[in-house]
Amino acid sequence: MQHDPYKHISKFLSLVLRHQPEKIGLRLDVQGWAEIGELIEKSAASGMRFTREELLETVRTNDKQRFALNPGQTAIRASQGHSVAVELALPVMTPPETLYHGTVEKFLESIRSGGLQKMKRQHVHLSANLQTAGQVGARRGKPVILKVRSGDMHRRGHIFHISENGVWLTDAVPPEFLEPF
Ligand code: HQG
Repeated sequence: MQHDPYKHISKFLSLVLRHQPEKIGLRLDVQGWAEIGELIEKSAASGMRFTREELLETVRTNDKQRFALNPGQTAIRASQGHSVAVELALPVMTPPETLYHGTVEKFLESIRSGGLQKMKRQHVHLSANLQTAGQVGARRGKPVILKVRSGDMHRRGHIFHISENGVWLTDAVPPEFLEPF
């Protein structure tokens, strides 16, 4: 992949917009939005300097489109991946029949008994395609891809959302909705 000159900003934004806004004294509203002027100011005060233009370029060029701007471009939020409590207010969506989850071998026993849990995040993250699931799993080692019977889950009343950058989100996947592995 090509070198990403904004990677350090993207990593920093993931930290403060998903996990630790308090680290720089940043306020997120209930839907996870931070005011851009305040973000730039508080980031600089913490030693992370970037301009508004650099911030907008980071959002525009991000490989996974991790961040979203409000229409007036006065606020920014992470599209998914939060550990802090946020109400993303995403519409409820009918999922495809099958979704995928990339993980690694060492979690399989626990997933087999307890299903997929959101762990530290606000949702379980699922992908519509195998390739993305493979990349998600590969962050932790040799990827193992699990097949989720999301159509059946939906018919049984489980709620699904899709993030602005195409990640499927749900509260939990009970083990009976995982294809045997
Ligand atoms: C595992 C990235 C034991 C789960 C990606 C995963 C994604 C269990 C880990 C987004 C379990 C949690 C999220 C259970 C689940 N017992 N382990 N019952 N249930 N697990 O990082 O899905 O690049 O919170 O398999 O692209 O890996 O950051 O979730 O391995 O969209 O934008 O517990 O993060 O996006 O790990 O990744 P995570 P994830 P970014």
